[in-house]
Amino acid sequence: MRIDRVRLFEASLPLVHSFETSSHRKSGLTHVLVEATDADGRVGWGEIASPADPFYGPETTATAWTIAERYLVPAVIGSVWDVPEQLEEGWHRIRGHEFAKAGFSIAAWDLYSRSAARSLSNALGGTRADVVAGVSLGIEPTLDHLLVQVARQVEAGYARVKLKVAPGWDVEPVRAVRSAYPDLDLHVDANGAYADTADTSAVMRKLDAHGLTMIEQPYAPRDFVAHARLQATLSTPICLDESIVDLADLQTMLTLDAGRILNIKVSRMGGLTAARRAHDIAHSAGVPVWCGGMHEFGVGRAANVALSSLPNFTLPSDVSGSDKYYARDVVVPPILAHGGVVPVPTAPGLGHEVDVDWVRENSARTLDTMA
Ligand code: OSB
Ligand code: MG
Repeated sequence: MRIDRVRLFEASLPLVHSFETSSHRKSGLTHVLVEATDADGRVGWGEIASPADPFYGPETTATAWTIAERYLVPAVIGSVWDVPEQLEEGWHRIRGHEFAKAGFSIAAWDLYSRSAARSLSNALGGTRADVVAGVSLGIEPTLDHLLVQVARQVEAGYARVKLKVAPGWDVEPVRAVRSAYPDLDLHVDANGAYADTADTSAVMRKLDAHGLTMIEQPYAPRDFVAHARLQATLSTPICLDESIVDLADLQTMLTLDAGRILNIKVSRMGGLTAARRAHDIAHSAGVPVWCGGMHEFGVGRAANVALSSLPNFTLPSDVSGSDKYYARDVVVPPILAHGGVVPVPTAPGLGHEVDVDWVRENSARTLDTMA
């Protein structure tokens, strides 16, 4: 296979409900869609789901665009490959910039599986016909607002709810949701907002008493030691998200027992090949995984659904239906969840078609490069 053309589209979608985390609040997202065309005119799509600002990780939409334009497009244009791993070799000298790389990795995997007339799930080694989805709920102005959001999602059929927490918004919301829903699969995500202090230990001990499935990323991403110390004192498993950007980080987590559950994000790990390897390593180590999201548009979320069909994705993934996020998505059909379950497409590639006319007309910037 040879990539003869790459187009980039910087497209924006408003969220149906604005989303607040420990770092900031957002009401819409801007992602970069990657379209790769091979010498036979076949097309694969990927998505660079970097947030606009460097608050989740170091990348931004602007850095991702720059790295894509200056390094990744030149690395893939004209390259000849049989499997996506070979194409990805072309950018091995570029350090970091995982979100930017992931967009090209997804496009390569889509193109590869479409060319073989296989679904992306099948090409990755997926074994599930459908995946259980959870929802991630942001920080709300009041507990009543939060309970309205939880009720809406539980009524929509989702059986797992993750709550964003931050110092000052932690034990109370968990207590309120837990007392309203004693059997709900509930977990919390702090996005690294806590300092490693005695006050934090007290909060974590209280959270530990509420039967949470996990506590995600309480401390700063690079502080594996603080996570390991905390894990030793808790019965609730710690889940790492931001900490794990490569396979060496995963080895550190396993060696230090810094967490007992892994959130795998295609974007954070630099693409589907690395995400699948992380799945395999965690599987061998007996660490369950689930697929986290970055409020992806339909392209990135379809990739997340396919990845979630691998055998060790035994916990619900953040792959809610398109309607949880956006009034209209960039793919046809949109991602649909029924009773909190998303069917894994069996059609070739991502199994969803990009509405390319809409994307072109709604992109603030585009780049078109030919071999
Ligand atoms: O930490 O998982 C996170 C969204 C943006 C940045 C970080 C995170 C999230 C989410 C949303 O929790 C997950 C989703 O896509 O539904
Ligand atoms: Mg997270």
